[in-house]
Amino acid sequence: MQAAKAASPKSVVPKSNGKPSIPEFDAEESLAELRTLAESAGAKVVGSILQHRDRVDPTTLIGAGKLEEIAGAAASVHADLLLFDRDLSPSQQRNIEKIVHRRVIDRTQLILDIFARHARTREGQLQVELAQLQYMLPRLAGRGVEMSQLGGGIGTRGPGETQLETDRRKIYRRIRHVEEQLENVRRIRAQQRQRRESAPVATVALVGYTNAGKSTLFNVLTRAGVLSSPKMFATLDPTIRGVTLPSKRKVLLSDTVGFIRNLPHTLVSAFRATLEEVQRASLILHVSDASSRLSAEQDAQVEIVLRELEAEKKPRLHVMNKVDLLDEEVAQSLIADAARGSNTVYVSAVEGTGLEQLLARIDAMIEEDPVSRVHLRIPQKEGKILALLEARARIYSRQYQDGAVVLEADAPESVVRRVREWIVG
Ligand SMILES: Nc1nc2c(ncn2[C@@H]2O[C@H](COP(=O)(O)OP(=O)(O)OP(=O)(O)O)[C@@H](O)[C@H]2O)c(=O)[nH]1
Ligand SMILES: [Mg+2]
Repeated sequence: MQAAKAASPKSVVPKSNGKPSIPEFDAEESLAELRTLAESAGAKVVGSILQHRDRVDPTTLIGAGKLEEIAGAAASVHADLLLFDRDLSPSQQRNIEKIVHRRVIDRTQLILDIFARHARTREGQLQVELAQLQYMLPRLAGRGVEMSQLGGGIGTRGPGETQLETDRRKIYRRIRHVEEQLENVRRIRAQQRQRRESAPVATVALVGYTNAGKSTLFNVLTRAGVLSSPKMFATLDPTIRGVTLPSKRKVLLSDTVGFIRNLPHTLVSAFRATLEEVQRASLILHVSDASSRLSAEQDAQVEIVLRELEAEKKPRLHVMNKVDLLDEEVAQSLIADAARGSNTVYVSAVEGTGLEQLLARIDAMIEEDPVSRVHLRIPQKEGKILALLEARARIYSRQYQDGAVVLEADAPESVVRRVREWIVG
């Protein structure tokens, strides 16, 4: 795979549409984010240009004059790729390429490219390929041989890493084929999920803006080895692991794909199945990067995606991560505020601070497999049952009487059911 030698982001500032309620990224912030995205895709950014204009030019988005200027600037820094922080219509993309004589990529294609690089499982790869094919289809018209570059994004990752077919009919056929394969993969996943759901175990889903630290948190809570990385969209495939709460109840924690502002629509639908984990979760942990200047904007975007997934009304805990990067005093006052009963927990996944509180809060919010106080008298020879209680219940007192153990414990219902015959009083 070859990384683009140089890229030059370019942005047109859209006029505000007059909807005030959600905090919005301004053009500079948006361009800074595009830069991070470009770097996550392996590009080296050699320059950026911001244009303010009242109305977009329907044929070239930014106007032919401006494009000539950019073509000159790009030539002088030997940029071989132009990135637009706006989605381009298929004809705009073609018109721009004709003027600048360089490859032109829009924000959606860039994100598709990153997804293609990061998909690890078969399902993830198929989902990205489907999104790429759907993105390409309307862009075929008027393309000739250079079409083989179109799907490649920054690198040369075309759909499924295969040489791109130029023929529309072949692409349709490929889409059908990918859809069928996805169907198979999903059937297997649904079966696995059914098996999981037969046990009374709650699922807790981590969601949040890309790079908020979901995978890092997932790893410290589950001691798993999921990739965490400064690159955006490091996680594409949902990962599920068990976590034991302070009450000794088990829950399943699920790490998911990060969200981003204006997540390309093709990707939202492609990843809908993956995000089913979020829709099925009993509790959602919304992870934010507390150190980001843009965390309010990012939170607003997460809110939009949760609404799209119809998961906005689920019980939710807000986890402000990366407090180690905050000023000590600020961090302390935030943590003190949160202790007064807000729905927010402050943690540092990297330093491990706040994790006990986090687990305790999860424990308090989970309703599955409720915990109750039991008094038990268990014959000492029932080693298995005693071991079960040691592992899955919180034992407060323990006395030995006539070959039996008398216990007082808090145990989840699933355990109580198995020790019912020894309950006393
Ligand atoms: N300082 C600091 N850095 C953190 C913390 N948690 C995560 N990071 C860093 O933030 C970056 C992103 O972390 P990830 O865990 O990959 O983030 P993510 O939310 O899973 O990202 P995507 O999978 O891309 O959506 C990595 O470089 C982590 O090392 C934290 O508590 N403190
Ligand atoms: Mg991740």
